[in-house]
Amino acid sequence: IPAPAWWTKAVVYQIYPRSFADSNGDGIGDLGGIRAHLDHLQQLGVDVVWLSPIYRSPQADNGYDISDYQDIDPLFGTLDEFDLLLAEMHERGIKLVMDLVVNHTSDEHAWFVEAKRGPDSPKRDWYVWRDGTARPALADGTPAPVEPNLWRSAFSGPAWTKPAGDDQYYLHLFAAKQPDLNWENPDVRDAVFDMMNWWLDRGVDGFRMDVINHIAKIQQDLRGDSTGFQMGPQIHDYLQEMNRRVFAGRDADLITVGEMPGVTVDDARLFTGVDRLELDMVFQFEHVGLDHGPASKFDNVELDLRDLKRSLSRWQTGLADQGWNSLYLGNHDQPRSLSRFGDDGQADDDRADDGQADDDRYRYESATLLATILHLHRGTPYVYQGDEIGMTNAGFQRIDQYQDIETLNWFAEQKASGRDEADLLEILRFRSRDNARTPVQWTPGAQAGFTEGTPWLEVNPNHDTINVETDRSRGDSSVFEYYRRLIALRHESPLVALGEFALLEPEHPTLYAFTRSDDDGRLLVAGNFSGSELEAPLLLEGPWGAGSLLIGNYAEAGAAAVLRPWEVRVVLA
Ligand code: TEU
Ligand code: CA
Repeated sequence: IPAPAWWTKAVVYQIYPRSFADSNGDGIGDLGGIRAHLDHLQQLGVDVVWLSPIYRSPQADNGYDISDYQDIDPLFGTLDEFDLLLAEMHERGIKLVMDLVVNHTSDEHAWFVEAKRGPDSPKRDWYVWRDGTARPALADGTPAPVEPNLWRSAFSGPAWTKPAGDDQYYLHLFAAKQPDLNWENPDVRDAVFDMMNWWLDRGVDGFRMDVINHIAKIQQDLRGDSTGFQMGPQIHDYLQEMNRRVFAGRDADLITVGEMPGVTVDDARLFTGVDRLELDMVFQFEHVGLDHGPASKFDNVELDLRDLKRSLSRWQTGLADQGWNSLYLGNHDQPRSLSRFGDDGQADDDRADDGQADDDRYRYESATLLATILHLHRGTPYVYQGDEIGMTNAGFQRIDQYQDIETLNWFAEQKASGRDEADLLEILRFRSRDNARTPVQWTPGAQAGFTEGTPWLEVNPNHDTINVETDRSRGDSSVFEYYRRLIALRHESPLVALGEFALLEPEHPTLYAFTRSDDDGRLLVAGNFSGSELEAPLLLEGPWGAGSLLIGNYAEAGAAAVLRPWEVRVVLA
């Protein structure tokens, strides 16, 4: 058996640069802001930073629309400053992973500008062009869509756009300003692999690959009438070719993680099986789809904890003997994990007359419970910026406070279809991507210490109590301090990194319990997902009654078999 890879005991921290820290007062976070806060990352103890895109971009989707892969957007800094940042991170023992967005480019990328010149352009076939289709009118008489197929863009509207003066449509699974590259074309693959090699030669430590399963499309579907995008079987060939041409033979500790909406456990075994030479791990979406209906992410339904346990546990078991899990509860596309799965104290009925949340009762407890549950699973945990101090959803009350393209397009579309504006705003307060994109709260002072200017997205007013400075002064109830201990545990304990996972009490509605075991020992993790006391007799069963507390989120010892509100205990037998 080969030695486990280094990233089995690593923790990754995600930086969403425009919201992390602003160093020049223009209200947008930048490389200088990251450089100014490297102590924060080092003290937290993370091994790797994943940086959301900083390449040159018109910023239609905050950098996920790239117009030059080999330059830094002036909003964020320069290539020289990037090199400095990379060197400073390496000096502190922190690796840097870049976001690789190669399912699509910006429509302002030179490749697309060239392709758009017409069917004879040498770059035409670098993108996906198709003729329109005549279809019979719909039953109610409205004219049928004329696009090549009925795929919808993730950001509302058809996934096809016909440029003025063109006879054909180009495919964009996301915004019209994000045309999909044609991976069937070997020249596209050459260009992408060259670019990846260029970054690795510069010293970066790997890639988080944006919607990487979308690069392969089922070709017949491009003309059919299916409404949803389907992943094509060529995906494994593409990833293996990428591995051969980019990663093979490099003598460095690299890490790759593929973001894959819709990926199943069986797919993931193939993508991450060590012998298959594709990826180290994937981001799956099953557990973040449990609190919305099948129709859309904006169809909010209440989460049943049993579904979450069942889902994560299936992934644990499915990737136990082949492949590897990445572990996350939040990122820049998801609501804040504390507001979604815990008790953020910010619910409307917790608000005093001045509109300010005044019930912070279980914020520390539930933030640390969520962190413990996540970090004690088997896999590589990802910490999203701000989660380490228990940041919460944005709480925006008006549509003009939002900036996200997905949010704004969806709101406009739904409003046009006649839905009530207040209802839409309520859904967005829970679901919008901007919930996780408000500036990191560093201090209780003006603009939370994020900027000297006006931030691009409003700072959460709760920064007067929730911020790095205040959190770190709280001793036993510092969320940061608790994360630091959790991260250290993964470094120190092979049981935490690699132990076998087994779920307990699958049908319990509020108790999340599991064990981790290896030849040398066993751990019990037991968490109370509720604001009431919970009888947990399992804490006294078998070896656990005599076990020792490895980590827990209450400073004082409680009754042996009762978990207090949002309490979690990790017991070592
Ligand atoms: O996200 C892909 C994705 O599938 C979704 O999470 C998406 O953000 C959206 O919420 C669908 O409803 C990746 C990036 O993480 C995201 O920020 C980009 O907008 C997207 O790809 C396009 O590059
Ligand atoms: Ca700036």
